[in-house]
Amino acid sequence: MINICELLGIEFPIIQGAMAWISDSSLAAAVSNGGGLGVIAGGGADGEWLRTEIRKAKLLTDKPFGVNIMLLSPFVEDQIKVVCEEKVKVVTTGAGNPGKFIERLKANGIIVIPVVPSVAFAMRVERAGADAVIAEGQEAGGHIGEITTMALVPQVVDAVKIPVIAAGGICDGRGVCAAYMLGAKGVQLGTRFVVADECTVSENYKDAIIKAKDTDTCATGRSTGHPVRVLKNKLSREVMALEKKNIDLEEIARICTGSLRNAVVEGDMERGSIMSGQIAGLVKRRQPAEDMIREIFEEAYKIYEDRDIICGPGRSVFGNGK
Ligand code: TUI
Repeated sequence: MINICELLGIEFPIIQGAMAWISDSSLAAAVSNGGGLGVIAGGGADGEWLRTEIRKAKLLTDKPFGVNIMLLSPFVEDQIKVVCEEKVKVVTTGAGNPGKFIERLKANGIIVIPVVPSVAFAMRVERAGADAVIAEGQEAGGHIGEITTMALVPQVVDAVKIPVIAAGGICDGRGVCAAYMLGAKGVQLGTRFVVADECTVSENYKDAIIKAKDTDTCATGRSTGHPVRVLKNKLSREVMALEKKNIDLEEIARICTGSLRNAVVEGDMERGSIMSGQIAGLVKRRQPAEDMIREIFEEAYKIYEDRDIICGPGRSVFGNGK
């Protein structure tokens, strides 16, 4: 099976999870410069915003980076056109089915890695030509599926031939080792990178992640069919109360409109949507993205010391980083 580091041209098999409004060219370039794959989140932005961020990232790094296309966005077509024109190396997708775009992306030489919340969906995108999949468990922040990382990853690994990257609930070397034990060939982390020095999110958002403990997230929107994991606050309590009362979806949508921007840009920790994974309780320190990546893999290698787990001659199970 193809090695993720070779496929993506990176040093460590780690992808920075795309986070709408949060992972712009600054964070993506820092992660790529640190040896991982940085990813700009297209989110709900239009094509020209995305083009500007891609061009900024090209100035900040000569390493490969990716773009995530969030398939609920009204600007999907626009963003697909831009990533093809800008010859982005990798596209990850989320929150929907990228099937009808895969051929076009691949015809433009782009590596396509969809996020999948289930085995059936992983098999579907493999058939459609995906190069790898990111199996994301419901421990992750933001828009989530139903299954946990621990249960999802090995089931997806058994169901597809392409490499599986694990996401959801991973933030250190222990998580990396656990993911590999489940058969993953790489990891994707979002929440830890929120507190990277190069991440431009509001200081309040970073403080909230650092202060969070294990039980501080909840999944809102289960009743709407679009569950989203956030840190508990006034907004999440309001949404949960409305959901319990079976209030119509439009009312919920109305109070959530602009809420992610409120948290990310304005630093509003009461009425903002503070998307975060359950692993926030382990995220305790602000650091440059590069230091995070080195620390994560040093820890992972240490766990494996003396265990002699080698994937082929001279190659560490964790890729070519060491
Ligand atoms: O996409 C994400 N996480 C996100 S996107 C986002 S922006 C947003 N904000 C408010 C509401 C909705 C979105 C914030 N966080 N993660 C990847 C992911 N994709 N998780 C789950 C899925 C997924 C779910 C269903 C992928 C495919 C899918 O299948 C749909 C189908 O067609 O069967």
